[in-house]
Amino acid sequence: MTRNYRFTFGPWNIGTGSDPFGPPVRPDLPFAVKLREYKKLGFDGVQLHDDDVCPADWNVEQTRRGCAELKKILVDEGLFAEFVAPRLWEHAQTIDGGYTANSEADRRYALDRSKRAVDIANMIGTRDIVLWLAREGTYIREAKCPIEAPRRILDAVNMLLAYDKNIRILGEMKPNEPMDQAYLPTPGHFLALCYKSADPKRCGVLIESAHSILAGLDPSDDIAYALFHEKLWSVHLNDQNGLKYDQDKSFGSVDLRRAFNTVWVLERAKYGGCIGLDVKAMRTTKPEHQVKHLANSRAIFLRLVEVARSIDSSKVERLRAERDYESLELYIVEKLMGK
Ligand SMILES: [Mn+2]
Repeated sequence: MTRNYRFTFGPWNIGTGSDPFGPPVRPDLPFAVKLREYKKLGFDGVQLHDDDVCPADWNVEQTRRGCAELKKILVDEGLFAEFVAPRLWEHAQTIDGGYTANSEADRRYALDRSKRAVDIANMIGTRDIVLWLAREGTYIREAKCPIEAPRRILDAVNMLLAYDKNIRILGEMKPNEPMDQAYLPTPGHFLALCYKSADPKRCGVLIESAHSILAGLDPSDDIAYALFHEKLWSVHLNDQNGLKYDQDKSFGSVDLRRAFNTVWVLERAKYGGCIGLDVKAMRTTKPEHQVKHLANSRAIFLRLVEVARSIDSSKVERLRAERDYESLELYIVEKLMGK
């Protein structure tokens, strides 16, 4: 049953438990040690920021060597690189955003760093570039021009599409945090931008459950809409307890019904992309348990696949035809309760 889905996560999903209010509570595992956990946990691929591969200030030759070293480890571990994402939110030159920064020199830094992420992607063997536009937004409306900002994001996307004719751009949208207001807060916003790009066929989205929930949407509807456009190229499945900071809780751990909706939609669409589980361990988790949230999220996903496959679609069709959604609801909820 599992052969339909390939599972991935990023090295940041095994973390030290630090948060804005407290320091690390678990030792920071070396990247190579984390990579040894993947196969044991039933995962197949690695999601990467550019500086997960090698430091952002390395020169061309150092970068080439760093990529070759990681590529060898991935091959030895039987893993693949799913995507590379330029980390445009930690450097001093991205304080005011990357592509939408008011400083021309800072925008140039963001573009150059993004091109370097494409080079890294080529060297480690993936064509997918994920853009989480973390700081492309504002704390106050008048800080930047909100009409010019999407133009600058579009120009950056076009620049990357022209830089390499093989890569695909996947926008990962989030309505807030770290910014108060993001310019492109939902996947729908980025999808509109895809069609204005120089090559719409190579522009799509990665959808994260928590981000949709933070926008007040059911992730399954965002996912279904992107599937309709044939532009759902990756997911970050997790869970989120209401409108607060981005929690990255284990998939299905807050709202099992909502998680089922997502799995049901992916199953119906025969979604063929990776299942990225962007989940974070609780701060209270002991070092010896620090990968349980990944194993648990995968197990919950696969259990929900079983439930989705056990749904009698002729029964669903009959209840739809009778407009008996009350019975349909009970049928689904009883399935979730193990009946
Ligand atoms: Mn998140």
